[in-house]
Amino acid sequence: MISKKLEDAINSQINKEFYSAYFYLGMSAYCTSLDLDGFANFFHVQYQEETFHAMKFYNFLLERGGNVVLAKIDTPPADFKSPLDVFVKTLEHEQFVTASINNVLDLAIKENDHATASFLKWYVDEQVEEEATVTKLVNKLKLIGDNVGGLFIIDNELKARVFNPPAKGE
Ligand code: OFO
Repeated sequence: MISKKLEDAINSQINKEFYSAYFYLGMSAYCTSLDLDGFANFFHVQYQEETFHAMKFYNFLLERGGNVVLAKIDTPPADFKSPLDVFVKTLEHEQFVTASINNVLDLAIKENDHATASFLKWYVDEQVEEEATVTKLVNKLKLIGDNVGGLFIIDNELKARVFNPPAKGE
């Protein structure tokens, strides 16, 4: 049985993951409005990943005998200056989520909850991957600057991204 403190922390994390899904869905809409279909696809896949992250926490909490308490999801930003601005905001957001996952893991370790600590390792690794992917895109967008041709090349690359739900245990 999970402690009340960890139950609260995981419920708060579920909310953050659903907020992330919302955050990226809004970005996908913004990119669609610019006719950048690859960018829109990237963020739509990200929206699906975040929903998966939220549901993975949700299922774990129920499995451990905890109560899932869903909270209000905040309104995500809707105004962006450019594709670069979208990716800079994405990186900032992912850094915030990484810190939050680390806090939940710190709590699990403090409480000697090995099952929760082990479960959270998946998210720790996932955050490394997410931050690395987004950092690369921020850097590429900074490199191309105002070059529209470069923007379309990146847009084309991002069309290939698909959502592959990880198999159980991965
Ligand atoms: Fe759930 O990883 Fe992004 O926020």
